[in-house]
Amino acid sequence: MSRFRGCLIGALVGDCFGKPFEETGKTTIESVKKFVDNVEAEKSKKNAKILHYTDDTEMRLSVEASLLKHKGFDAQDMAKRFAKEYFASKIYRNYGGHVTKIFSDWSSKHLEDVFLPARQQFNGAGSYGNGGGMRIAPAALFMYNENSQKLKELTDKITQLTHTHNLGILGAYLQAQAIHLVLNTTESPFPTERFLDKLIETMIYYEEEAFGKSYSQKHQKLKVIKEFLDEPDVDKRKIIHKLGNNVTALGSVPTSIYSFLRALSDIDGLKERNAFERTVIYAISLGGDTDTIATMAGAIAGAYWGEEAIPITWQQNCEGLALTQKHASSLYEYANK
Ligand code: 8NA
Ligand code: MG
Ligand code: MG
Ligand code: MG
Repeated sequence: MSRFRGCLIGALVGDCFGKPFEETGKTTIESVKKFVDNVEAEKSKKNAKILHYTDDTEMRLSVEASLLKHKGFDAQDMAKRFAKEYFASKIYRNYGGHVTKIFSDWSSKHLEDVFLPARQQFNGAGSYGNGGGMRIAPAALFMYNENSQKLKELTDKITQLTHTHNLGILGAYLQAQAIHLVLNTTESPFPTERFLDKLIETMIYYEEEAFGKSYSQKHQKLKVIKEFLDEPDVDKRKIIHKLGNNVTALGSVPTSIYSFLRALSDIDGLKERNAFERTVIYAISLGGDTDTIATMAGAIAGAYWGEEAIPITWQQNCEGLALTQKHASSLYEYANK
């Protein structure tokens, strides 16, 4: 239960804490730490300002509500919830540049096939944005006791409502599979080598299925992660260059996985912080699409370290905490019944 809750609360705080830094271009460990210090001080005051979540969380909450309501995937219902939340929200949630066109299509036309607008994006290529990966954590919880093929099928469907490019779909799966593996790992210290080997093995399999043998970018990035973890301190520019920090799935999911693994060890400037805190602060410090990289890294870290590792002050400063907690508990009950 602690890990189910840690996963979704980790996703929430990553999004809420990452949002103020999104594409600001001046993130460092120092600046993120200062922000976190302020958040922690705020909470003790009355009328502390709540940190709002963004599209990442808004869509994740819809995935959870729909899976729980229908005890599985229901395309029409999930699409309806995505669009309803988007149009109802009075807060600007920073949605991706193109995905909202799909919500408009769902609302303005009667569609027999809810997957059609997504297939039509980008002249038929489909989106390879990280919008699939950013909301996929509940799929890993829902499929906790199932095998990776079942998880792949569910992840594909949830993602394809908005993202049909193979890179967008595989990115979401990589993120889901990372959470799934971590959730099922009780060893300490964390078995990094085995975790990465398993991810590489599954990604090679699905990449070959999607693209043929010659094309396998995601698992290559996982190999880069292995190399980086063998070096004492990898320069931030090199990480951004090799792994990415942008709105594409390929340019952000491997970075979230790296952030979790890097934060298993001490990080300069973060000696006072636990491994969950290090993961989120480090992920944000890499800049770019900070809310999304931190939400994905936070979900993985929370699934390993559990709810107790996430400071209460962090949790209580986030909009959407109560609903996130409720969904996590319900998913736990569903998956373990
Ligand atoms: P999306 O499907 O609109 O994709 C995001 C962006 O990726 C698009 O707007 C395009 O620029 C680009 N893109 C995706 N597929 C293609 C393609 N086939 N050809 C050319 N360009 C392509 O939205 P999404 O749901 O994937 O977006 C998720 C991200 O947007 C998240 O990070 C979320 O937080 C949000 N967001 C990010 C930023 C940022 O700049 N970091 C700003 C606002 C919102
Ligand atoms: Mg966002
Ligand atoms: Mg090694
Ligand atoms: Mg983002």
